[in-house]
Amino acid sequence: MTDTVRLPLDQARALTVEALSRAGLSPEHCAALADTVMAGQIDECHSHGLYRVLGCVRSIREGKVNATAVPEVVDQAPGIVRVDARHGFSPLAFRLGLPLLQEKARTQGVAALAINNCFHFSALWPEVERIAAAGLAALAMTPSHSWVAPAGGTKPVFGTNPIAFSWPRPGPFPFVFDFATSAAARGEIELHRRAGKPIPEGWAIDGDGAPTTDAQAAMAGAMLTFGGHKGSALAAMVELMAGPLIGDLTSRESQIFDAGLGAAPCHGELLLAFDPDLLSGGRAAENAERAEAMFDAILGQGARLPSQRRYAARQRSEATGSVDIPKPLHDDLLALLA
Ligand code: NDP
Ligand code: PYC
Repeated sequence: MTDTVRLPLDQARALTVEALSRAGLSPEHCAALADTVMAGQIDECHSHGLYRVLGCVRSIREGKVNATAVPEVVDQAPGIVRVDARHGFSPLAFRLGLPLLQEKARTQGVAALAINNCFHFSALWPEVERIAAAGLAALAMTPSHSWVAPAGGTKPVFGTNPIAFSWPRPGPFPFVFDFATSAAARGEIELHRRAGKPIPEGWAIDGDGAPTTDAQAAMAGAMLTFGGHKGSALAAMVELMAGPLIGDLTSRESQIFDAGLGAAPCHGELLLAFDPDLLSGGRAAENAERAEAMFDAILGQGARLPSQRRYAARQRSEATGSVDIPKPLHDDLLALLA
């Protein structure tokens, strides 16, 4: 079993900011990135926690990311906010576009935030959770690099293309799901490779199209969609909705733009926010009760809600004031400071 290192939350954050800052990232981006990866680590989403700092630093060093980009927020239409991330990382672009998205959703009932030209490395749940905290429901989606074969095929076309949804609930924990439309996130395969572990069957095929449990062969071959043709269709939807619909790149085009450098994918992200009061004609409270009855029916039979594991991890991390990371990851992060 891999040794782990326990880091107090402030030390983990300081290490993140220092590593990113030494790579040349602006203070505003450092703060937004640190919040995002710390949220992932605190919730024990290891594939999108501190591990992502390594890829972000690599992406900056490869010279494609604009490390000092100042995103431009455009009030495009009554229900549409656009943010041009100007080839910087996505979390700052989201942070700057969020207030106008929320304002528009509250006045229009439905509003869209289209982020363009962003390097995207993060989980989507921190974003839809923020929108739910304002009392709005939300959907988010983004492509990545073409790593995933369509159902019935063997060659990568789609990205791992996550879809996240949030629904505000009483108390601090909204209903949230957030999953890749591939059988697992690529980050999960990378973590298996780093740990020298096989991946589960059904995640990927090798370069010859044969099923594989070898993480390296999977990364060189093609990942598979979850749920066969259903995941494949959802992956295509994400490509279209967060690609051509908002005037941005598909995962294949993002891969071409990368030109073999192995940087984070660069493309767009689409977020939609919904006001439960306006959409229900002022009956949000009554409808919230009906939603809660559905959650009770799920929980009442011993099933769990998505994000329940994550919220439990958050409570543990906050109680101990620390996070645990694998020692090899800690070593790699410290090496970024050398
Ligand atoms: P998982 O398969 O680990 O989890 C998917 C969702 O299902 C989570 O909301 C999880 O909640 C929930 N869940 C898991 N098990 C159960 C269960 N037994 N009952 C109910 N709900 C359950 O996620 P993925 O590997 O697909 O994705 C991981 C992350 O990777 C996501 O956050 C995604 O945004 C990110 N990602 C980002 C990409 C990008 O381009 N930026 C690309 C692809 C993925 P819980 O967390 O509580 O277990
Ligand atoms: O884990 O698939 C993934 C991923 C792609 C971009 C960011 N995360």
